Amino acid sequence: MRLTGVELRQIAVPLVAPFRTSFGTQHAREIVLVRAVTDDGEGWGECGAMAAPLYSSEYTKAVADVLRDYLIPALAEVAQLDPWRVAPALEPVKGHRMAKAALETAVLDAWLRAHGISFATWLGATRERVAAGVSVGIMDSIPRLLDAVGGYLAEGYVRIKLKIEPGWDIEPVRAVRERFGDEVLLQVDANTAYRVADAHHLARLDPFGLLLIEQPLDEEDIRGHAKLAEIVRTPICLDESIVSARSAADAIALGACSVVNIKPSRVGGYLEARRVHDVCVAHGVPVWCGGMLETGLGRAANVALAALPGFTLPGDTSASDRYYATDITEPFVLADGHLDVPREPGLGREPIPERLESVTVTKEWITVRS
Ligand code: NPG
Repeated sequence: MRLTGVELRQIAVPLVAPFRTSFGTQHAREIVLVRAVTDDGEGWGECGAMAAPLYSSEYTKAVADVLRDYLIPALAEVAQLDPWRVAPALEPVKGHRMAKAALETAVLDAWLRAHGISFATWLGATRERVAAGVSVGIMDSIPRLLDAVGGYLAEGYVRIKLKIEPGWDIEPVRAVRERFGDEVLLQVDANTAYRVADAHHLARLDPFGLLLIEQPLDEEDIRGHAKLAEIVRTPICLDESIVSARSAADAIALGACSVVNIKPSRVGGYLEARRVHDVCVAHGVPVWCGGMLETGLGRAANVALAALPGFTLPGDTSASDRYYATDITEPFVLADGHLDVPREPGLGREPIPERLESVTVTKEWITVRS
């Protein structure tokens, strides 16, 4: 397969409701989409980076820059392209995992479509459908939170994740438990908002029987998480800290986590995500699939990944309408608390041209060879 060129497209899709986390509030999702065009057909990749560098150091403008100026030129050097040759070709560029992931996914989608293989089959998925959890943002008041959680449970979501931060942690969890009972699968996500000195405060979450507490401390504070794990009984799950299979192996060996959130974007793509999965399975560490408010494109790939055997906890694999009134692809729909794994070649979803145009902010074409 030979790469002919790449289209970079910035889109902005309104959210059905603002989404507040400890690092900020999103009203719309700004996304870089990558379309890789080859002599054997084309493929799409969605970049997880946000408009601002608040979740990680990457952000949409930088993603477009590094793709245009460094990553696409590096990939252009590869004469015979296949999905395994992408990461080695991009390796000289430090970091920028989300940008690399988007480019690799676009090549992978093109290659799988050309070979008539679905993402799920290629990854080694063992399920036809995956359990859907939902992430619930920080709210203005407890009654509003209870309304939101009640709505999601009524829709059939099988697991609730509450975003927390100092000042919005113990009471919201208590209120959700009191209203909806101990049977609800419940977890919390701090997005690095605490310090190790908060350990005894976080231990006050222990009586609520949470599945896990996600990324309480700074992404680089692996030792702090290990210390926290000695004080807090609720399992510690890492998200931001896990950027590769190696960092997953280190965090597990150091006792910093007993559960891992896998976001393919964060670790540089689906090949590395699969390796993170394998490392965790080898250590008996459960994994689940995180989300970054993906459109149907990124969601399709995540749902395929979440169908691997080590994904034993429900993921942030919500239906499209959790975030978007109108998705840019055919939407993912909740059925009995689950999403069906696409089985068509490649991602199994592609943008609907009119919808894509209606949310496009900029697009540029980078010719690789004519
Ligand atoms: O369902 O796609 C989803 C979003 C789940 O809470 C979610 N994502 O920290 O995990 C997170 C959070 C996030 C939101 C991360 C925005 C990055 C940006």
